[in-house]
Amino acid sequence: MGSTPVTTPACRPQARWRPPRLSPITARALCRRIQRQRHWQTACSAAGAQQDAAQGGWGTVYRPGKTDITDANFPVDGEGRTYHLGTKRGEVANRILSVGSEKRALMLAEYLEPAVPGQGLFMLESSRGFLTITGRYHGTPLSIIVTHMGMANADFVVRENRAVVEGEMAIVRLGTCGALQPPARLGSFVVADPGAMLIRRNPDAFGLEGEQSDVPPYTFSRPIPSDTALSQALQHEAALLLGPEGVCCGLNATADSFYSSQGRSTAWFDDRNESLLADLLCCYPEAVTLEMETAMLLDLARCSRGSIRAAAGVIALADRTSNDFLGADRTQQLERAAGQACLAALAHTQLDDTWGPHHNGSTPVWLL
Ligand code: R1P
Ligand code: URA
Repeated sequence: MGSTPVTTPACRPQARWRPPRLSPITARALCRRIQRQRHWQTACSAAGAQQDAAQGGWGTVYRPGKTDITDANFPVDGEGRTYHLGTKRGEVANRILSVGSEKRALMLAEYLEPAVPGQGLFMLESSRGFLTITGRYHGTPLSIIVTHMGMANADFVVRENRAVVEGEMAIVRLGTCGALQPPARLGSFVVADPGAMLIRRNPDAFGLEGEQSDVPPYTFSRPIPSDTALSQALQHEAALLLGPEGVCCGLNATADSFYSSQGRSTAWFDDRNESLLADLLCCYPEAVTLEMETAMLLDLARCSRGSIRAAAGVIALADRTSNDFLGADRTQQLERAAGQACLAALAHTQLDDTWGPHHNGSTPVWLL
């Protein structure tokens, strides 16, 4: 790893995680509990900086405070918790499902069993709003992590998890996207196979309005490959749940904005993106989807010195040709089915648990 490996000092008694008693529980109930606990924590903010939620009476989500941060290069606290995601070694499994929203994460957490039978799922929300849920899927330890939106957040999720997870990792992104052309259609689940490329807005092209520039306003990267076996496993599992007609694959385009770099236009800004999608399809006739994180995930996996395998599948909810948008109920149905496919693909992936630095002594939440 490029960063200094995190060492975990002995657990502080007051901060020790106790598995909350949550299971079985629906996503809606989980959502309500998280909201109640947020409310409670705001009310008790003086005492709530560093506290164990399980001792607070709500028994749901652990919210560590940010204290004792050291190491400006790769900040961690005294327990070895990362600065943005807030997790430490033993709390995150080496199979990770990365999702964009909390609602999607909680819905898919319904398919996890508690790490320890009879207890709850491990749930931790960082002060930056990254939610980590760890449990088992058909017996295999697995974490679902809310990544939110954009490449910077994907970077936090991949790097900070790499720093606290032992052994080889597999990360699958389940997201939503815009469909550019067939085979991607409204409601398709599209696996980024062979991979993804990156569209970036170039600020050097934007001077005063009307001023000519010979700098192109958007740049296209070369394609970045996804993990072939993991992508194929994802397509296989998705076809079982959605039917072969519901699943396809193709090159994904990851943009650094939902708006300008995806060719959307508004009257408020000078974006110079009228020909962006046509230019994209001219350079990459095989591009089928547009979204905002996959290329970052694949790029970091490629640069992870062989320690991370990554793949992504996205649900097409915006048709960029017809301008149609998928209904909320259908989106949710697809998130459930595609989410289970991602969980199954991750669970069936063989990983080398002996890879990389290991810390001694502390017990993962799934072995407590
Ligand atoms: C934009 O609406 C968001 O939706 C897509 C984009 O990548 C971006 O994050 O994915 P998620 O549904 O996973 O957030
Ligand atoms: N997410 C995106 O980034 N773009 C879309 O068009 C839809 C979802």
